[in-house]
Amino acid sequence: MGKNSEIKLLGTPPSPFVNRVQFVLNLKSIEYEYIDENLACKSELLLTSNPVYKKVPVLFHGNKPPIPESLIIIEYLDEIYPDIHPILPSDPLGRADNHFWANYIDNKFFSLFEELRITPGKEGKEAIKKQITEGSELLEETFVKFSNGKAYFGGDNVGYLDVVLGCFLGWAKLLEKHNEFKIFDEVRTPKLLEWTNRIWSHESLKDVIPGSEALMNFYMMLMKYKPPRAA
Ligand SMILES: N[C@@H](CCC(=O)N[C@@H](CS)C(=O)NCC(=O)O)C(=O)O
Repeated sequence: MGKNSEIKLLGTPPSPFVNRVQFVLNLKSIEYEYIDENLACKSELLLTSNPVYKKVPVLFHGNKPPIPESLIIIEYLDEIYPDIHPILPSDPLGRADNHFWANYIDNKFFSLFEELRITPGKEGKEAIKKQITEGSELLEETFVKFSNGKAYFGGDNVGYLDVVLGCFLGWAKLLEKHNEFKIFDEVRTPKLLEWTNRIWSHESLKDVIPGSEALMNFYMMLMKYKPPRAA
């Protein structure tokens, strides 16, 4: 992580959205400088570089305007470094299909993780767990379609959806443990379960995904600053 790198990433290590960008930077062997953000006391750099959402990650590329939003950042990186490990297909329909499912993963599937955290009461939580397991079954079908018998959503190599979903696995494990249920299992989602093990140990991701202690600390910070809804 060079200090004088042209690429700088503002982030916080346990953020799955930041991990996505790190994953792609590693896949493409791009050297970058990591700037650590404290979300409990947001820096001037974050507030001025992402004034709309005030969230990490934000990417800085030389003197160009800052780029927020993980999906936009990873696509930008794919466009400026097209020759090294491309993550999106080149055909417009394939790209559209990838965007559709990335949108589903962020706005439907992962949103339910947060909903589970902030929903009070056993009954409310059970209803959300059911929606999560239904979502994972839909993603199993999507995996089967995209991977076409190969190892990844991207086929033989890690692709855009592997990055998008892969970075949520740390949170999925944390959630499974705290809520005593399985998001991916041998019976409902056998292919995705195999994929989770494969992606989890991938060279470019294994040092990026935070350990359970770091995730737990981040979870506790969320519970403090964004507590569950009142019962
Ligand atoms: N849609 C955004 C989500 C980013 C996001 O939610 N980042 C969190 C950290 S995991 C954050 O910065 N939260 C600060 C806040 O909500 O104030 C992306 O894909 O980059």
